[in-house]
Amino acid sequence: MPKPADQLRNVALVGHRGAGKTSLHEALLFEAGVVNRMGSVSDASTVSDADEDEQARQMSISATLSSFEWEGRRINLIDTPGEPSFVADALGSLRVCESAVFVVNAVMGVEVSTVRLWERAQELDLARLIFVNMLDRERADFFRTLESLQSAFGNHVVATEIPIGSEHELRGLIDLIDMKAFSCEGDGRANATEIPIPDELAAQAQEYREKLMDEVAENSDVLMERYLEGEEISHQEIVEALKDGTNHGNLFPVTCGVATRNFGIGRLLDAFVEDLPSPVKHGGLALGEMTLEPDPDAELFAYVFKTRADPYAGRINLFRVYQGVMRHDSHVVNTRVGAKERIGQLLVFEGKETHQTDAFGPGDIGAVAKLKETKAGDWLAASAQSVDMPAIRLPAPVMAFAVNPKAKGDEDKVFTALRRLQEEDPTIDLHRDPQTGDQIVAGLTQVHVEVIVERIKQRFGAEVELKPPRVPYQETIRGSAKAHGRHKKQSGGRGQFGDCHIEIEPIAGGEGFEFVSRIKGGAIPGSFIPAVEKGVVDAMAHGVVAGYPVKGVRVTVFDGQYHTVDSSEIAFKLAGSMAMKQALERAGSVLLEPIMSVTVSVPEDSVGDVIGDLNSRRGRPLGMEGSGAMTEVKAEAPMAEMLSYAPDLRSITGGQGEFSMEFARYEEVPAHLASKVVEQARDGQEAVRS
Ligand SMILES: Nc1nc2c(ncn2[C@@H]2O[C@H](COP(=O)(O)OP(=O)(O)OP(=O)(O)O)[C@@H](O)[C@H]2O)c(=O)[nH]1
Ligand SMILES: [Mg+2]
Repeated sequence: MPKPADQLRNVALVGHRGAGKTSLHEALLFEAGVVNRMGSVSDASTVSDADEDEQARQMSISATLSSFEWEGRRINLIDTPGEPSFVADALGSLRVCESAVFVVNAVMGVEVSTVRLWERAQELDLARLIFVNMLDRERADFFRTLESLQSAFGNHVVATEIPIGSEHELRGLIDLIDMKAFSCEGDGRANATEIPIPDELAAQAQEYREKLMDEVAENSDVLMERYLEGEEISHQEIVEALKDGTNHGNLFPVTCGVATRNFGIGRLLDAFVEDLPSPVKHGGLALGEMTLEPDPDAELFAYVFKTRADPYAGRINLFRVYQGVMRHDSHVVNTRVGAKERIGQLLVFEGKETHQTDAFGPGDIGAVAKLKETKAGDWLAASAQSVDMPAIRLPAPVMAFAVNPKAKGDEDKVFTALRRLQEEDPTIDLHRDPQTGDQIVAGLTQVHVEVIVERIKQRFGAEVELKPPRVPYQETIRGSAKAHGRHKKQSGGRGQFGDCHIEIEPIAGGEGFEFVSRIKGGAIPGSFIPAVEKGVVDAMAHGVVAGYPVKGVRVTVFDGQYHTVDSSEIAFKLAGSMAMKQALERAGSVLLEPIMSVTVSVPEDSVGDVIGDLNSRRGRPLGMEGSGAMTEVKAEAPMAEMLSYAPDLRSITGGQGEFSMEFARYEEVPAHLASKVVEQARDGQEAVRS
């Protein structure tokens, strides 16, 4: 029997890289009794981060789903990666959950990814809890972290508990709802050892209790009145109001603890049940004209949010049922391809163990093995449908590398591996370089592409070499010009003859290509015009400045000649190409380079150095913004100057800085640098740095 939807909780653990999500996931499983030994990230023994490369890098790369029972509820918990290179999994997971737990490092406070993911959770209207982790670390400060949360996300962020002591002197916490203190001694499961509230914290606890009560009262008119009149408000009433506020996104409770010491975890689990909404509470999913309701008797609709190419189990798809029931041994339709898929094994991941199950009801999250065509982003439905759901906005893959197999003959293997990995990760782009014919892999960051290479080796047994990222230069024209192309050959029998006159001019904005025919009186027969266009397009693949593709040109063919016997498509194509080459020479062709928008997040004291360095890279700083311990510097800079940024930023900031960048637009390469690009293109070199 599928679990009724009102007894489910779908929770994504999200946050900045290294905040402790995977450790928290482990502690939650331990606390719930799913595993009987708590693994650790440093020993590579956690349930999540089970992949070799996750363990080697000590970071999550893929989302991990675990399902377990707690107080009669079934909790589907998804650990997500914090590293921006793997943001697709974090965003996909947020899509299918009603709730998110934001894990925040008590040393760092709010960080770049905390803010980015919060915005997404806001758009999706998710209930949010915040867990301030790492209270035991040196320089941890719960109260400073709470302030950074409130300044980033507003005053509805409110503590429901505060720690007693900090760093290595952390002794316990005070529950602000019941005004009781608990010690953190013992093995963790004994969190409930009550101790008296230390005298020196009594006033502070009272202050934070009042802040909590102000927020609670604001969520209920009745409570507000009684609160203002000084009446006592019961535990149950506070909990109800908290739940109501959290469910409606009006209030964000903050709890705290130490994931690696299983401190504060049982309380967080209770908060899942008490404060977070079930799929029923959260309401149906509106998709264009239709709304999917968590009704087991209605037609099935399930959304696939993650695909894994498992070396042993084959392809596994993780899905969320929005309506109806997903049953094993049934047939469903993949609405994207319009084909049937047979649902064989349905899987539940419970800690390190995987079980089979018969069915997943509405609101539930589960896994299915061995579907043929289905991948992340697809809908599985009872019948053929068109499902209209806006795609998840993902950053553009801009870090492009050429990959070549180390061993001759491995080309097919590598290509298959890349295709499979791309099914798992929509932020991988694969294409051939039109100039060199190289296989290009583009990802979000250098780390992203390095992980792809590792996976090709580990999972598919092929080693590849990466060539340094290439800058995708382009060419365009600044003026207009006319040119004439004639292809004529007489060799024995039938000759070849094609002749055209064209004019070219720039298209405002430097994008695109237009081809117009103004041939009058049949100077070139209509049937040969497309051949002229083909020739023009061929010539545009390799511009006259440095052989890069030409964009932003309107081409008009206005005159020509033909011969009834000797004219042919090939002859007009060649004439078109010749005319275009000449026109590009005459029209003042220039070289364009991609400009990136860059966001660098650094500790305040390295802001000056970072801006100085960006200036030396032809960068233009656009502004700064402080958030918690870090300052965000926004700038624009040419891609060519940013290829080696990661290691340089690391050394400028002592490893503290982070950055992300995405493509903004093309701009003309300054003349003194253009000649270098031309020279190096001529020498066959790929990458250029001034
Ligand atoms: N002292 C201390 N260390 C912690 C705590 N939580 C996690 N750590 C350590 O911090 C490091 C990062 O923890 P993870 O759990 O991998 O963090 P994460 O958020 O999953 O990281 P990503 O998956 O890369 O985003 C690991 O070495 C953990 O052992 C904590 O509460 N206290
Ligand atoms: Mg992790």
